[in-house]
Amino acid sequence: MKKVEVFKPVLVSNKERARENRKFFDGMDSLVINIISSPGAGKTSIISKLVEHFKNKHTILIIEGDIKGDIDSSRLSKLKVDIVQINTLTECHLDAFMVAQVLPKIEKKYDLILVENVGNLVCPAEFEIGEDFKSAILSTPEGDDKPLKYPLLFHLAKVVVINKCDLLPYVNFDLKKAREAIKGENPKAHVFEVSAKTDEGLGELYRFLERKLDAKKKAKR
Ligand SMILES: Nc1nc2c(ncn2[C@@H]2O[C@H](COP(=O)(O)OP(=O)(O)OP(=O)(O)O)[C@@H](O)[C@H]2O)c(=O)[nH]1
Ligand SMILES: [Mg+2]
Repeated sequence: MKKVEVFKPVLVSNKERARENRKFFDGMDSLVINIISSPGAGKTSIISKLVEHFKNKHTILIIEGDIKGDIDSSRLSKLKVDIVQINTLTECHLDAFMVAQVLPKIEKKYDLILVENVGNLVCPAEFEIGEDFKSAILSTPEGDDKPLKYPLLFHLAKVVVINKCDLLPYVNFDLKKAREAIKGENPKAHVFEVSAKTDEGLGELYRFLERKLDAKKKAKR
């Protein structure tokens, strides 16, 4: 049997394309966050909260990645910010080339670009897209062992949001264990405990991102 090793070259060329995307985003002084989680952990819900909080002060673009359809984009359209939908069809993640196809559609500067990656804890972590940083969302019903079982994302994510904390009384999720597992993978990770349903903990996340937006603005001066 003959084997063709494509995985590494794909990642290498993806990395190069991601660098080009990054140059483009840096040229616009945009803070780009690549939001990754299992299906249903709360990416769209958190994006919705971030947009509601930041949209009066900052210009925002959402890049919405889904295998098929535009359910989340339709849900977010009521927020009246610009949205670009990417349908990956057969791919379980966004890659730098898919995001590159969006760039010609970006006609103005955005302070904040929120990218909702395809719901998957594994593949999206492998592919850089030109982001400033990755944010992993882990929801409490998934279990506190996920950072141990799917370490790469938690190793790479600068920000980890533990969502659905309102469900803690009903699910088997030990916050201390989860934090230890995340910190074991990435001691520098910023970890937030929130509920997109009750808004608990979101203030701290907003303040953190506000500081990142400020830093981006200062860097361009
Ligand atoms: N109880 C509770 N439910 C939540 C919370 N955040 C989101 N949900 C619910 O969880 C479900 C999935 O949330 P979404 O925001 O659609 O999750 P997602 O990660 O965008 O899902 P996909 O795009 O399909 O991968 C929805 O029914 C939300 O209302 C939360 O903090 N607490
Ligand atoms: Mg979603």
